[in-house]
Amino acid sequence: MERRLLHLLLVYFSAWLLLLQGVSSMQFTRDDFPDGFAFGAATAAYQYEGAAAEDGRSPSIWDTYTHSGRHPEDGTGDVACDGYHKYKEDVKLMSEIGLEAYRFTISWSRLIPSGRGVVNPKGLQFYNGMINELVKAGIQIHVSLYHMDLPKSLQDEYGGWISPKVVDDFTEYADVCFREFGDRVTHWTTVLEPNIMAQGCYDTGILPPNRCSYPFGSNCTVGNSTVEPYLFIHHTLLAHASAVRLYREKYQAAQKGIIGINMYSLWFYPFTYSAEDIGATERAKQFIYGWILHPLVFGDYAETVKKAAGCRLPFFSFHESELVTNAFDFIGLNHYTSVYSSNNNNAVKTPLHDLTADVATLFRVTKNDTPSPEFLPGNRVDPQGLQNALEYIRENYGNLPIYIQENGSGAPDGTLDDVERISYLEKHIAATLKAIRNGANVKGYSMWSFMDLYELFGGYYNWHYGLVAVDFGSAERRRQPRRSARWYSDFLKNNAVIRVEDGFVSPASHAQL
Ligand SMILES: *[C@@H]1O[C@H](CO)[C@@H](O)[C@H](O)[C@H]1NC(C)=O
Ligand SMILES: *[C@@H]1O[C@H](CO)[C@@H](O)[C@H](O)[C@H]1NC(C)=O
Ligand SMILES: CC(=O)N[C@H]1CO[C@H](CO)[C@@H](O)[C@@H]1O
Repeated sequence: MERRLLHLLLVYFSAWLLLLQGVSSMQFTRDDFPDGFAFGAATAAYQYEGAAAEDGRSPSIWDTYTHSGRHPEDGTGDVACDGYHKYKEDVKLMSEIGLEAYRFTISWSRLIPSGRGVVNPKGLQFYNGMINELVKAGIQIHVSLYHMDLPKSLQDEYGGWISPKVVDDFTEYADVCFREFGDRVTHWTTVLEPNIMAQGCYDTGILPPNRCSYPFGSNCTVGNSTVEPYLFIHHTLLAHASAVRLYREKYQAAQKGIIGINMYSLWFYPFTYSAEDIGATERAKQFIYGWILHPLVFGDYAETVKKAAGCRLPFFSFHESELVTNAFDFIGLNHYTSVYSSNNNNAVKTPLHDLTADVATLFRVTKNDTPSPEFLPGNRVDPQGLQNALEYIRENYGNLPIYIQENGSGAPDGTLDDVERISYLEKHIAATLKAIRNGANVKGYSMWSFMDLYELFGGYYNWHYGLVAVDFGSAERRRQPRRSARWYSDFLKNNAVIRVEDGFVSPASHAQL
């Protein structure tokens, strides 16, 4: 009797689980999002502007990288979308699509060519022109100050972000931006994705300034993979916090904007259900989220990070700890995909591999350990991972105001009929709404990218993320809205209903891959 009851209960329970997971079809409209929520799209200076040597702009470390011949097939951002000359046309397109917000980045070396000191009037003119055009179009202006494009002069002078000198220079640059543009900018983001740039720029060294050391990366001439990623993050946090303090003390009351930092967000599932892999997954989360959030919320690095890095981890003085604690009005997330984590005791020790190899797992995520292509943003579609990430942050760091600042799907072909992108975006917007309904404090969603850009991995022809296609083969860089642009427009302007039919059940384990 008892056994039968148990059996019945089990059957009932599994049916319920299935119902919860499998049949999660939902429908919603733009109006289902809370008041004040803003939908937008993003670009970034080096990937969009072009005019790299025009009107006084000086090279950044990203220019150095693209001209180094490491990936000649990718080309350079010298012309990119030629946004420097075509921004008016682009704002018109944004307006036609119905973007509520546009997030772009400022090129530090266009504004202050020597990195510090004299401000370039042509740089001011360009950003003022763009900002005014957006104001006229009634589009909210979200500006990010830094995306991997440190002025080359500062890199050469003192090694850039691995020196504490960057804190004052960044603060001075931010000051110029707040002073010149802050009357119209509603959202400031200081630095994009430092938690993953630490790996790409200073551990494996595949991204500018291409610093790494044997045996962790192989093609670097300078660097130290075991210490520099920690220095980079430490100085990024201090520079960020210093800019926030300046904004709060000098500008916020009058300008009424808000300011935050961005992080790369990636969801982790254990590769197997072994205790080791589950532990590795936890450590990976504490690194990817906690490396940035723990200091900003609690004033210090998490124990996991301290334990992994030991004496290589810089420490916050009492004064610095005070400076970083609560130094944000919001957190921006760039979220694309999910990966599997496994414990790997044999993994070489580098900062991100300190996480235990956990993050060797970043690049070793599939059942056959295929390297990076699987990791490229947008490849694995797992909207549930976004919802999990939002809920993880809420549970561990409090109900912080969150903006999803980048999310999107890249396609190797540049088809105008991008139904797969639409499906990806629909599912991720649905996941965002679900997280909000579960109590997450999400305030905005901005997709990557407004138009095809010079892509970080693959240049112009391998990955297209845009709502708007760009013909990079034509001198005029002809723009053409994709089907996804019409879909977004319908959602934003006509309150069109989105139906996510099949729900999204995340793979519970690699066995299902
Ligand atoms: C190092 O550079 C060489 C020559 O450019 C290239 O063939 C090789 O793939 C690079 N190795 C890595 C790990 O990037
Ligand atoms: C990296 O720095 C650490 C600490 O200063 C030092 O012990 C180590 O030898 C350095 N490694 C390289 C490759 O320079
Ligand atoms: C901030 C950042 O790193 N953004 C990148 C996110 O991913 C896309 C696609 O790879 C890049 O082009 C962005 O630069």
